[in-house]
Amino acid sequence: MKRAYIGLALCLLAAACGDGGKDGKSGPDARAGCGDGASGIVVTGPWVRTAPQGQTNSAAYFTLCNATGEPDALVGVSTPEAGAAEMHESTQTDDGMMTMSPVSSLDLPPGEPVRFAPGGYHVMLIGLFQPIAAGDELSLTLKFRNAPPETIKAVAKAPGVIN
Ligand SMILES: [Cu+2]
Repeated sequence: MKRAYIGLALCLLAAACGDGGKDGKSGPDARAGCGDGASGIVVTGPWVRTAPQGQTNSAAYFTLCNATGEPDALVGVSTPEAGAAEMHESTQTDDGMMTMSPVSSLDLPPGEPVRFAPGGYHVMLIGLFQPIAAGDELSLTLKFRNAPPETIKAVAKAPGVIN
């Protein structure tokens, strides 16, 4: 609720929301944040952590930008490479410990990049069927509340190499 309220306030201040809300379309302004000519849900920079033999979990990262002009949400991820894929958020507790908790759905406001990165949102791959070596490509299917699902390839990189 708070987030929606802030969004509305920004719209009023910047007058950047165009004809949003009147006819169900938010116009090109809502897409501008995802780059010129972007459309759909744009997925950039997908990568996955390598996993040596014996390590059964890994994590995948990417940046999503909703260029549909409508609010949407990431509601699930699946992969043929592991028993399960879950959206998680890592957070730091007051005493400095990192914890992570499942996220059932993640809002994708129009034109606002949402970043999955170490220390924050990630897709946890649980029960890998085989080790992941640097350069491997893992298939991930992202499911959205409104937009059609997208299947992407995440390239494997060793921990610590994040660009
Ligand atoms: Cu996790």
